[in-house]
Amino acid sequence: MRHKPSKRTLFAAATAGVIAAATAVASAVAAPESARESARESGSAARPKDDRPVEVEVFAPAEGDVAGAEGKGWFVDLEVSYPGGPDGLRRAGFSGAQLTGPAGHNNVPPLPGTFSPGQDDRLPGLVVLGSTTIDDPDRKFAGPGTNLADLFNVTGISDRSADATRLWDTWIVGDSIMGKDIDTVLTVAVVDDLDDNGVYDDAPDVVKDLNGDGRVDGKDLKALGVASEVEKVRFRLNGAPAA
Ligand SMILES: [Ca+2]
Ligand SMILES: [Ca+2]
Ligand SMILES: [Ca+2]
Repeated sequence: MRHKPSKRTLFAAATAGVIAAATAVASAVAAPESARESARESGSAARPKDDRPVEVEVFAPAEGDVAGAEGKGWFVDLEVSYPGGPDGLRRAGFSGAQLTGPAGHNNVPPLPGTFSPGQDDRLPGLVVLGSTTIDDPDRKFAGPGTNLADLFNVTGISDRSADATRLWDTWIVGDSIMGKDIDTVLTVAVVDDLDDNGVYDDAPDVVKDLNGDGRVDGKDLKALGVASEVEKVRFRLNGAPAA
């Protein structure tokens, strides 16, 4: 573990521990793998160390959640941890905090930021993919390869120290752009500094099927080049109305 755990990390670790224990009772055969999965997802001390410079932690949705109503109103909440030091924000490509959204909320004071499918103007190295994202060229959606990072509403600095530069990023999904009554996969990573300018600012608007297997997913992100692990969350979108 490369950083002091946040309160949310500790909560997630505790929750994952309970899930891992329950899984172990339910299936002795599957327990070792499940425990490793839980430890990896919680970012707990059991997490195997890797030498990637950036770390992504997804707080919501959680694995197995049934989120939203009519495919809307669900959250993606995550933290990206970049290298620390006085140059950390610049190297992260961070261009300022944002509070943004559709229509009249888009790119207005006091914390302007663009709101659209594609590369985020505030965290330009981040890629967020949905395996069931719609294909609608009029709205700039290009199926599962669409980078959804510029649809996040709230972005800010959660930690800025010698150890790490942590940026928090939250999205309340206001439309059923990933469907409803459907199993889906959220995939999150930070793209490598592909142009060698010293800044993680190289996320594409749309990830292409780089390995030619007919689908766009984490394998294509790895083929593109990533500075972080590729985090995946499998969950379901609830199609029922709120009331
Ligand atoms: Ca933005
Ligand atoms: Ca770069
Ligand atoms: Ca592919």
